[in-house]
Amino acid sequence: MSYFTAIQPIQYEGATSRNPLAFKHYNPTELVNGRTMEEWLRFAVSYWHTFTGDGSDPFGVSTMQRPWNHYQGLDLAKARVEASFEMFEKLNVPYFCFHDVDVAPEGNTLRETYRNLDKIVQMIKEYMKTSRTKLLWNTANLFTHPRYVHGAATSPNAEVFAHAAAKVKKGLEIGKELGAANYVFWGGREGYETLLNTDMKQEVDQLARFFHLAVDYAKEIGFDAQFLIEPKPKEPTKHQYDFDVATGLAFLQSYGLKEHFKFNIEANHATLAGHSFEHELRVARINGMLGSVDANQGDLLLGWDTDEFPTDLYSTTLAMYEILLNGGLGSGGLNFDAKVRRGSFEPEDLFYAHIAGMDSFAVGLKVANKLLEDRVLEDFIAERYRSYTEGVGLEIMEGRANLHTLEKYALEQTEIKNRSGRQELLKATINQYIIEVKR
Ligand code: XUL
Ligand code: CO
Repeated sequence: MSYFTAIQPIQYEGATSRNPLAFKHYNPTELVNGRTMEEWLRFAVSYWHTFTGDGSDPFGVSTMQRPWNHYQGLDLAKARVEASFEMFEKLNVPYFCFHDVDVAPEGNTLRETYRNLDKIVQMIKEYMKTSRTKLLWNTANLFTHPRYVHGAATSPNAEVFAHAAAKVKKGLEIGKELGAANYVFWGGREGYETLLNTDMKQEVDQLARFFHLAVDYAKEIGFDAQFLIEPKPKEPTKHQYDFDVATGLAFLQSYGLKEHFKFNIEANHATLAGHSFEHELRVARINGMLGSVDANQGDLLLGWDTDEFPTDLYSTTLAMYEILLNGGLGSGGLNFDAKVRRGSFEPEDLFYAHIAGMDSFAVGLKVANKLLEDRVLEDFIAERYRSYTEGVGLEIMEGRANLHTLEKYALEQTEIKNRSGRQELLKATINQYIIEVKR
């Protein structure tokens, strides 16, 4: 059975192609700085937006026309698995990601939910035997069901904590069964609505306990996937505890969890936190905590998580710059946590969207690599900090200065001269590289 009969496997046709169903820049086997594009980019399709999402929003019902829409229950879940592997193959993506509830319907009891999951996981496993697409990560949805109204691990109700813990236990088992490279924790409801009814210290302690339990269980069953925390500042909660990378890092350090986790950084979450995407990648990278990426983009004019497919070449360039400097993403990848707009309801829009995202990151990879090869920013930055490589600067950095010696030095200073930061020149140079690489 085919779900996307009108779509042939998407081929790379080069920058001058006008075929909307072809890659113009993503050439999986092309070598960039010693690795293939496929190895650098490690693209993943996210199951929830592409196979489960229906286009509904707080003001309107579903709009998505999907060839599996007429099925229900487990039949629907099975049809989605069939459709998903057809799409993975046609897009030639190496990875996919899912939440438990994306792939199998929740039952009336936890036991029934497990039974549904077991059936679908076995089906996915069968498909994976003949498919080249692997599981980048899975996760437990601990935010949709009303039991999570006050949080999951951070719920004031220990009954809810226990239920959420069981879901994560199952998620870790599924991850192991399917050979997941990573396991993600996004704390959608792990935050608060008002401090008036919240014991913040208690809730954050609970969250740390929860993560320790997961770390212990993964060890117990020999599941060696990289654990990832996905920060987001808010939405659906007013304040999420894993606000951004810096907050998440402080939390992991305080609770002795740092060695067990890295971060899954989502572009739109970064901007919601008042940061740029590249800022979050940078903070993670310089701390050795850059694990994986949820590749999407927000809308400057909208204050929420719009989860658009990434098309901004400036942003993909600066993201790939961080990823190249990180030596790649290790076991992580670029997961399109992105949804087609509500008005883009036809099945082929799913292909246009992924092609747009994959080509945008392929351009970003090529431009960032060229910038690094030519040391466009490196030489400028090295020169900018040169004063710390000699004289008083070196004394400061090597710990040989103190406030007495610095005061003595300052008292003898004549005029202090600063140098231009050249921001506009640097941006214009990046523009030039983007234009050249696109040709
Ligand atoms: C929500 C979000 C999630 C996580 C996984 O904003 O990004 O889909 O990626 O739970
Ligand atoms: Co995400």
